[in-house]
Parts: sequence; structure tokens; C-alpha cells
Amino acid sequence: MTPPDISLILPAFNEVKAIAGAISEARDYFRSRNYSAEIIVAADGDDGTRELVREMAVHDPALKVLGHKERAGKGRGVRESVAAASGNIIGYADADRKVPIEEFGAVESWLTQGFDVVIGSRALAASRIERKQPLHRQLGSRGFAVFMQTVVGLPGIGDTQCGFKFFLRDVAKRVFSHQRVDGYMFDVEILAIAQRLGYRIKEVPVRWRDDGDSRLDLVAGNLRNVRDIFRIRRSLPGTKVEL
Ligand SMILES: Nc1nc2c(ncn2[C@@H]2O[C@H](COP(=O)(O)OP(=O)(O)O)[C@@H](O)[C@H]2O)c(=O)[nH]1
Ligand SMILES: [Mg+2]
Repeated sequence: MTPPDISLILPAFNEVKAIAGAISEARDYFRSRNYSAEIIVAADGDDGTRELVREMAVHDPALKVLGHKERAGKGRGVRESVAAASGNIIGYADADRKVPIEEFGAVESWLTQGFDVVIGSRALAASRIERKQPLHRQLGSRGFAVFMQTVVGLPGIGDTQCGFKFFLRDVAKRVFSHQRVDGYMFDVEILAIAQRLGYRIKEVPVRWRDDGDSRLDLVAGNLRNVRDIFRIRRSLPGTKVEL
């Protein structure tokens, strides 16, 4: 069977209000571009998100659903979805649609121009932030970036945490086969692995809008994030080598 042009992964933890809209928007967008698209939802939690997507998938063979009743982490959801994906391009976007799917247009051109990984960014001059995060999250993100760059080091990357990242299929499969962190820090880990493997990463400005509905637990979640950043550093070789 010919692979779909794209596999879009939507990680979702208790997103019953947002998920149907996110799926149909993505489906309509790729259809309008004449792309065949597989959509994989990694749905954790117990609010009925997974069941709703399963229901939608009955009439749509290009829609798949994975996930766990217990929260398993965004990183784990994306990793399991990449393993199940077959598109020529594999990528993920937040289910709460902080980045509109039309921004894929800006990503795609770089993937056809020799880049292996293309990531959305809020940190570039041309990024358009339509609704900002609350101040404590903005400050937290800035502090996080300094801490992360000191401990792990991702030279040249201004925004690791924007949840809009796309890979050529073989690149996604290879990078994610080395990926271990289950929580939010998996974004840092995959970029670090991709850099160490010598892949070309392009950061592109995107339109971004805060949804004011975070799943991050500010205390326990951030303690885990700090621990995971150190874990990522320990697991990476100091210099660029073949993994
Ligand atoms: N599968 C899965 N998805 C998650 C988990 N935690 C967060 N997500 C999803 O990851 C995306 C970003 O998370 P969120 O906490 O909303 O980020 P924020 O809105 O930027 O604070 C959303 O689509 C979430 O539903 C998880 O434990 N498992
Ligand atoms: Mg959210």
C-alpha cells in the first residue's frame, strides 16, 4: 500500500472538548491541499476523549487512536504514535490547536529543501503570538530555556517547547527509537538526539495562541521536568557521534 503523504499525531490528555474540532480541521486542511493524511490521536485520560475518537474512527479508516486510561505523558504518546505512523512526513501538533494547522504550509517547504526536522517557534522575529501565556508561564519559559541550554545545550534553537514539529519519516523513526522521556521534556530530548545524529533542523516562525487550558502541573510537573533535563544530559554522548 502506498504510504500517506503525512501522519499527523495529536497528543491529548482529557481533551474531549477540543479533539473533534482538531481532527476535522486537520482532515479538511489536508484534503484541501490534496494530501493523503493519516491522523493518530494519542489519547490519555478518562474523560471520554479516547472513546469519542474511536467512535469517529469507525467511519474513517485514516483515523487511529492509541492511549491509556492512566496519564502516560505527552512524550510517551508521541513516541508510540510515531512507531505506528507510516506517512512520508510524520509530525505532531497540540490537540488544543495552539498552532493552526495551516502553519504546516510554512513547514513543508523546508522539508522539501533538504531539512530533516522542521519545528514551529514562538521565539523568532516573525512569530505571531496572538494570545500570550500568563506572565508566570512566560517567565517560567524564559528561565527554563536558560536552564535547559546550560544543562543540555541546543545551540541555535530558540524555542524547544512549541508543540508543532515535523520530520521526514525515516528521521522520525530513527530519532524516536532513541527517545526515552515520557513527559513534556521529550521535545528537548528529540532535538538533542537529532543534533547528535547530524540531522538538519530548521526553526520556523508560526502563529501561536495560548488556550489558557494547561495540563502542566506547575509544581510536580516542573520538578519532573528538571529531573528529566538532567536525565537527558546523562543519556547523551558529549560529542556528536553515531548513536
Ligand atoms: N497523550 C497525552 N497527551 C498529553 C499529556 N499531557 C499533555 N498532553 C497533550 O499535549 C498537548 C500540550 O499540553 P498542554 O498541557 O495543554 O500544554 P499547554 O496548553 O501549553 O500548557 C495537549 O494537546 C495535551 O492534551 C499526556 O499525559 N498524554
Ligand atoms: Mg493546553
